[in-house]
Amino acid sequence: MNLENIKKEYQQLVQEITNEKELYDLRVKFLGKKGILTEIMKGAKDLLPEERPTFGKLVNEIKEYISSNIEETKQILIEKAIAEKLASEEIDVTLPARKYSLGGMNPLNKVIEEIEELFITMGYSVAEGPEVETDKFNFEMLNLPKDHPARDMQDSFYITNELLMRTQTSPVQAREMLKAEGKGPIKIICPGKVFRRDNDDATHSHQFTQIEGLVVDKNITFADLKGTLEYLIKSLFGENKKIRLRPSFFPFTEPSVEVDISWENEDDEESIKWLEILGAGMVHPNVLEMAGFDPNEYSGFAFGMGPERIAMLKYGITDIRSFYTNDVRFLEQFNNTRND
Ligand code: 2NM
Repeated sequence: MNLENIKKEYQQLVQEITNEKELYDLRVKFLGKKGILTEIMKGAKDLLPEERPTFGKLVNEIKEYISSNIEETKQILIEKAIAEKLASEEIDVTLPARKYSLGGMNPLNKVIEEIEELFITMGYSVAEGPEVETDKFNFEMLNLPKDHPARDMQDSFYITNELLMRTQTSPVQAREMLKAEGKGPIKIICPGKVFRRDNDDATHSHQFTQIEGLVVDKNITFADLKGTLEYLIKSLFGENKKIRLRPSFFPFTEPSVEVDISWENEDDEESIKWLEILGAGMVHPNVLEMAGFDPNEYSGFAFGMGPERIAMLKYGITDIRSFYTNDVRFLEQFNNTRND
């Protein structure tokens, strides 16, 4: 085969190359150890000595031509492969994003957290305790004598004679007072579930939540209680809100009050509308004494509220059962992080 034909053959074969493997084989065929050009070079020994340099020069030129052409072809193949990959994997950025739903916090837990935060900024700690309580902490330590109507079996979920589901969170406060061993100050709020035998309807539930607060120190007065409640109500419902205290009775406080919040016509004494919102009072000396505090040295105030009622007023919810049934159509109304 003469040298011109070798070059032509290469040029023809390289046209048909479609991938790098074929190109590699082509290189071996022409430039390899047993390739066409190596074989041709061996034939130089049969030439006349004066012909050899020209022949060698020509062979080398063809070698260099093929070698650099293979490199160029390789680059073209690589670029072609990338272009094909890009075209086949094209991302359509105009497609609408996939919809996903985010959970929202139950409005009841929102209110509980808001109230916790409020008291934490006033220096209170959050205390928790068992939901299954002893008769001693749920009743006795809170000045509820054995024959008190609130201890009626009909009103509480008893487990044994001595154990019941707590009917309020105040046993947590009795426990905290005992822990303090007669030394103040105590500033706590106790949020949690409570349980009472009741027929469920729009405004009653056998299980609900409570937040009770307790402050015990030297020189705690009724004015401290009133100021605290006023601050709480204004923070929760707005600066224009007023509170009204009415005398009431709880076994664990003396005096005791029921607290109303102004709801409508706050600027007109005559037509102002009041709603009951919480109960409170000065901690009964018996309660202080049983928990190890000297009532001549220490005094305290306590209050209790129902986060369900507060959330219902705040958000206009009319059925207490909506808090517990986890209907997404209800919960979504309080979800402000939706993606659609
Ligand atoms: C209320 C109303 C009034 C109260 C009293 C106590 C304790 F432990 F200090 F005796 N804790 N919570 C209390 C007082 C609760 O709920 C309507």
